[in-house]
Amino acid sequence: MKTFYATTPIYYVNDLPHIGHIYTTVVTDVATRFRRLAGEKTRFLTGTDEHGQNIEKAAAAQGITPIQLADRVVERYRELYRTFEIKNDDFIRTTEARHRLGVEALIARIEASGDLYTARHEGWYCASCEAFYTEKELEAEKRCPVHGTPTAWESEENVFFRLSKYAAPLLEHYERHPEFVRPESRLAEMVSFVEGGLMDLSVSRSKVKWGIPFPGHPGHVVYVWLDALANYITALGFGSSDADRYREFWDHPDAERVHFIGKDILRFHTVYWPAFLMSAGLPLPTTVWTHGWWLRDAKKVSKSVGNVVRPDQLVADFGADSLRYFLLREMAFGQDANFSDEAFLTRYNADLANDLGNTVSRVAALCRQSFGGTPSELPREGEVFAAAAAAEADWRAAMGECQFNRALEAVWKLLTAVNGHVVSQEPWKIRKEEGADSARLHRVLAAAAEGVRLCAVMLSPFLPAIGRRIFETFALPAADPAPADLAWGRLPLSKRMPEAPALFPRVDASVYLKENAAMTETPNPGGPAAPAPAPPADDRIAIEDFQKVRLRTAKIVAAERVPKSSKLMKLQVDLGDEQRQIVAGIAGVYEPETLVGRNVVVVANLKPAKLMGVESNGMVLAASVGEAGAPVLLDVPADVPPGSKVK
Ligand code: ME8
Repeated sequence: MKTFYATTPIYYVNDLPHIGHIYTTVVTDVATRFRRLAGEKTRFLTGTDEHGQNIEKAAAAQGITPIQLADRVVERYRELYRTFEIKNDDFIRTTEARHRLGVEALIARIEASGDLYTARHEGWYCASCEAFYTEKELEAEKRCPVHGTPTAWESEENVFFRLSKYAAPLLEHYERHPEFVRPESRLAEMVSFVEGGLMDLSVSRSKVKWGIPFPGHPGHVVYVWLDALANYITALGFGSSDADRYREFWDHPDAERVHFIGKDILRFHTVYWPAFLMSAGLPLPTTVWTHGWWLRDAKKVSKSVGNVVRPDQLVADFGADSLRYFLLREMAFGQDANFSDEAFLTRYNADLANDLGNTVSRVAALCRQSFGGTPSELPREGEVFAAAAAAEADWRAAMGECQFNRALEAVWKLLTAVNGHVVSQEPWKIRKEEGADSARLHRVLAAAAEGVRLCAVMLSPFLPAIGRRIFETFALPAADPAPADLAWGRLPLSKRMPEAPALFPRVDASVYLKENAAMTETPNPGGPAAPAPAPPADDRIAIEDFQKVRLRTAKIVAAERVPKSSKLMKLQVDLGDEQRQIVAGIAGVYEPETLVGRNVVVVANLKPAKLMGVESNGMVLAASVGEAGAPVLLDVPADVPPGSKVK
């Protein structure tokens, strides 16, 4: 049996967790619950990243020590994990002794490879990023390309890591192991980044005090990323006398080493981390799964205070499972998604209350009314049986590919089949005509109940608490399912069923939003009431008008910021039969390296124009989100060839 080791990144403790942090952990929790359900030996790690200048500063601003701040935030994470039923096997803090020992052991191996040297490091430094930038990378007035805040010229004697030496080995690794970075488009991004050349990396800091002392360099601490990335092995006992877990889950031919991260930290995990490991002669992660970003409904972004509070409110009102479901159903793994209360309430009412909740209570009520419990005979064929087999195959394949929304769709197909079966078989009629002892009635309702049970088993990685309640409803133990529970035929027969309250009480979305408006909207206190909207004018166009616009899919092959502009990005795009340059107003939101390899939609027949002196031949389509109109690129699936018509 394969051992599976899944880790999320470890979280910075300079801020309280928000929906994006929760997502990374819930994704890993769902993936590991699935692997356990598939019978694999699994270990799941998460934790906190507690060193560095930002934490030093955040603590100072609150008048406390860094470790006091860390303790406070760690407690919040632990509480959140309990609420969300995160089943992690370990939680590492980078301030623990076991971590320091492991970091020291890793640095000793890197040093032994001759990959460390001392040199003066000068450059423009962004304190928020804890990173240096070259002049070329900076925005106007030497501002940080990520934060837009002024950078400072820093000069210090540092320990350097020979990252440049690993460009060729990394490219070879990407080539031989395309599964190393998933989804595929992210791999393309990293290939082009490494092909652009790698500079050696400074891995010690003398200006920062809050960190692990750099071995052999008094007055220096370990660069926060070298420190943090090492957690994946230090938590397994690397560098300690008790390294059995390390040997089982990391340094073993059968071990699958998997990280789940957001796209903002892709470079650290797929360039720096494997380079450190190569230098130390240690195995690399098998796969780094990279998800997109949760964008807030812009209404709320502009009232930033509400952002952090929202998940707590939604959990209090709808339960953690509902939020777990929403996060995994709404976001196609790898792509960005928008978080809004409206979308959440729609999914809650339509998917959970209506589809899932109603099906469960309908089938349970029919069983209870007919037999006071579960039926006495279960068929091993029929429409529900066939639908269950098909759903399980689709669910398994999608889960293996981290296509969580597809996996949920597969379960919903089975729910639809169960409903269809009940509607077409009309068990209420059978009971009336043949009585409650009818063998046919038992078989019809048993197939429906078994279909519902299997839905609950497949849903349990996503909705663990709801899964247990469904099992209880059908006279099963309220426990996480075992691999054998995925087989048809585990419904207990002729067992009394308890009365069960509705799983998801329906909510009137408009009333809810109105009552909770204080959290989501900034009212215009004391200001005049907004004027009533004008009736819409008829501005519809004829199909011929639309056909004048030639929309095509295109692949971004290169991206760079337009100098002196904070908004404009110069893109080279491949349209299948030609390559051209387009300037897009997306630089305020996207980093150039995150764009390469992306498939987008472009207007192909626009007259050329010059934007800040740079020629643009077309336009890239992006949704304009919220009041601020933040651009969100429209994603095209990777398998659609560049140049395809969009109509
Ligand atoms: O990056 N949408 O910690 P972190 C989706 N300590 N995911 C988001 C997000 C959003 N809006 N905002 C944050 C760190 N995340 C480092 C990691 S690993 C050795 C060190 C995700 O607390 C982000 O992409 O800033 C990352 O995966 C995780 O939350 C932790 O972010």
